Amino acid sequence: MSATEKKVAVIMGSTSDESVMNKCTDYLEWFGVPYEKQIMSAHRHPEKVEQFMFNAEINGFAIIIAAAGMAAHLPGVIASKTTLPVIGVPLEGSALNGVDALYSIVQMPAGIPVATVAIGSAGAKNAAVLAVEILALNNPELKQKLQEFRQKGSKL
Ligand code: RP5
Repeated sequence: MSATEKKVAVIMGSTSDESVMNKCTDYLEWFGVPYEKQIMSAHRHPEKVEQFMFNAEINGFAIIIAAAGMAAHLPGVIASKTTLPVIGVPLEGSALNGVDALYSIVQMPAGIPVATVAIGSAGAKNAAVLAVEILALNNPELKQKLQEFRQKGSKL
């Protein structure tokens, strides 16, 4: 049985983001948090992003993790379409090594926040842990799991 009924959406812009974002889903699995992984780009599949976000709450999602590299507009576009918390993961892979994505994701104008984590692998893992921390506000079982995680050195 999972530790929560609420799902996390883990959305990334490209199949090239998948290997890093598997670290995020590994962490969610360890915490027993249900998630759905989606690959959709804000510029290649804008209608798909729009449709997914239109139905996100009805479909049981409580938190959105959105990862992208380069111009990395995906997390901001997603945040514009929901009042659910959005966690943005900037990814490496460009000539600028993810600093481009970091600056893009972290610089959301006032009113439409994206909680931005570190570039790459550390960010992918921390996005999962932050999502669990948010869900744990109303879930003592998950809070307990977070304490266990800290006791084992805050890594899997
Ligand atoms: C972004 O552009 C993706 O998130 C990816 O990190 C980057 C490059 O994508 P591909 O050209 O490899 O599909 O949209």
